[in-house]
Amino acid sequence: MEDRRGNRRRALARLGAVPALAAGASLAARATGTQAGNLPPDTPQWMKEQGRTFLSPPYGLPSPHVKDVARVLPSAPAAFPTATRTPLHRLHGTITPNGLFFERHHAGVPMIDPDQHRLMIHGLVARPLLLTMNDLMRYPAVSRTCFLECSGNSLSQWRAPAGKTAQEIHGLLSCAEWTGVMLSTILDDVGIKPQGRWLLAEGADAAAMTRSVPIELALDDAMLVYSQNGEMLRPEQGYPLRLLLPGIEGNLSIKWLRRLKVGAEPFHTREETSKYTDLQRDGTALQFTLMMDAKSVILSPSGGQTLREKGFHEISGIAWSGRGKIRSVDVSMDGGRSWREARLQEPVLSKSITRFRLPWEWDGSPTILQSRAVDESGYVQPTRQRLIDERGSNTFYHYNGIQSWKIGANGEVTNVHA
Ligand SMILES: Nc1nc2c(c(=O)[nH]1)N[C@H]1C(S)=C(S)[C@@H](COP(=O)(O)O)O[C@H]1N2
Ligand SMILES: [Mo]
Repeated sequence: MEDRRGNRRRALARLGAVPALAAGASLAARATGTQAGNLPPDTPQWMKEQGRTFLSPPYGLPSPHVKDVARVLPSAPAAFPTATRTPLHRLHGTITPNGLFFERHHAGVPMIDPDQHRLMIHGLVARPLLLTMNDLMRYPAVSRTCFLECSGNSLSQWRAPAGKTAQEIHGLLSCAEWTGVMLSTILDDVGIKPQGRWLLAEGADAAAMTRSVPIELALDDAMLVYSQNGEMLRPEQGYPLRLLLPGIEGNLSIKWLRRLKVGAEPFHTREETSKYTDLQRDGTALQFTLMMDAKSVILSPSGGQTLREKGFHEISGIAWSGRGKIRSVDVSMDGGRSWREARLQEPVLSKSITRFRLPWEWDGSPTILQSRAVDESGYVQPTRQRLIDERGSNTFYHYNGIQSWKIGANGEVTNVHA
């Protein structure tokens, strides 16, 4: 079944539904409900007239034929929604388009005039600074691709299966190429005093979101970013400036960043005491559990989709880890009894989404598909049961258990706990 010689025809033949050319265009048209005159070798309607003018809108949009690829869920009746989710199951590759990047707002989206915005850096520093956006953009820049995931992502999976699609269950995850300044470059300029061990980061939204960042993370690969996938940050992602902590729970990547204060101790803000802590079985809570551990999900096929044909299907999904690169992804087509190693799409980038693919021959019988990510640190994504055994079920954040998709005899794909 593996297409070792790059022979596409053999794989396509297995799709069954693809008619041989010899059958003729009109036969193919009848099969798919299209107008015969639009199919090769005839000249379709859209080749007979000049295409539409293309100057408006000046900012391009997807084809009107691409429908339902949106981050706003139809089932979001809240008066003040606090999050939207990326339609992971409708995307290809590894990068999230800016208009589909997930959102998590604690007090809506502030509309900030970049000329009125400043970043203040103070506390245990030798030379406090007040930086304009122009100042920040004069620093040497770097670009880096990495994922961002809310630690509340997938939390419904702790309980009975609730969400239907990968978007509903795992959509508080996105991946972009970010451009900005290494935070270490700027901290070098202000000169951290020897007692400086933590950094308070504050956002300019009505929530004044604040988190404490350990100095080791701040000096490692943290960035102050102003650009996302080549354009300036979207308002929803923190325009004009956000903190970015690759691999760390999304909450620390403070948007609309206005202040960094260096201190000797953590600041114990609301978001690291009342929220974003992990309640243990014994009633005590862990603070500063910042790492986003390895995780993966099959997106094709995935919840809400239906397999219409037996035979060849390419299983495809994504894997990511806050600890670095994905080393391998195993896929099970029999509910976890046996596993096969998937092919990883190059380049595999650290703390970034990695696409995996594996050919599969569906014999039409009900089964369960699962994927299991292993990262370069050797960490293995746990089963749901192992996660619960280890952490108890008082906990809320950091769900990264293996996702099970049930394939029904009718081809329907549903979210189950296996
Ligand atoms: N200022 C500010 N920063 C913030 C938030 C916020 O509400 N206000 N939400 C945080 C949370 S919980 C997450 S998961 C990420 C979400 O980033 P995104 O909306 O760009 O996807 O931003 C973080 N930074
Ligand atoms: Mo979050």
